[in-house]
Amino acid sequence: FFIMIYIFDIDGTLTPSRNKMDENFHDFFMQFVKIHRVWLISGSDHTKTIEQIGVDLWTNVEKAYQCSGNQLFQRGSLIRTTDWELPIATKWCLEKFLEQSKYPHRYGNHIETRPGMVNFSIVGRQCTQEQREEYFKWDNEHKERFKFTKELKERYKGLDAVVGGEISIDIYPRGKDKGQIIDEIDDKFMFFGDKLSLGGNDYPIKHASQLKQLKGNEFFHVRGWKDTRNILTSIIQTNAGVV
Ligand code: M1P
Repeated sequence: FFIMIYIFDIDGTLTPSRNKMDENFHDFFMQFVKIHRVWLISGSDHTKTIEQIGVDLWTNVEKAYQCSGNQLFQRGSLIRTTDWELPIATKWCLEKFLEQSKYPHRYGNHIETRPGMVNFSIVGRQCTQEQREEYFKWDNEHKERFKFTKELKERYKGLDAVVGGEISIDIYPRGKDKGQIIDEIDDKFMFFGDKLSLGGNDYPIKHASQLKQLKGNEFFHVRGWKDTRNILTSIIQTNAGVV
């Protein structure tokens, strides 16, 4: 006998990246949360998550892992947090990337310090939605963020860097990624994420699960929140015996 844990990434999985959750999906998901074990895991800090999904939903899930698992909240209370400071040499390296990137615009807040990690963005976290979309499109062609993560990992062996949302990369000490949560899993689980490929910020969860040789779990690589909603709808129908 087991009680399934449903684990969800947020940006690109429950909401468009850094945007609010669709209202109808929010209500549907709230009902789901009330009768299932649900965990959330995001590269973002809790303030951003709450802005996107609402405080009611955030406090109703069993666990909310923020900052790639470096902070854990339960029903709104902080349970643990990781302390870490970006080494000065890495900061200089990021500043060099900022100077040298061929992308022509900078809008501010390029190196954002979060508990246990740093978020780095060439266009800057202060960009508008339109400026965000413009950078995302450019980066899809130039693969700049992947190049940065590769260079950072080669230069600083103690660090890891991954592509998360649309405009930034997440940087943390090696091992302090989303894969951390695997050690806290006490039952079968299903994971939903949009960055499950190698180099994406959901990949460490899959990798950690494979290393531990955990069996009977499922990973859903989604292309957006509508995909997630459709999969959940069919899970609910199957569980209810309606196929
Ligand atoms: O959770 C995914 C990512 O969401 C945001 O990314 P971006 O602003 O680039 O779309 C960031 O909060 C990032 O840290 C996070 O990994």
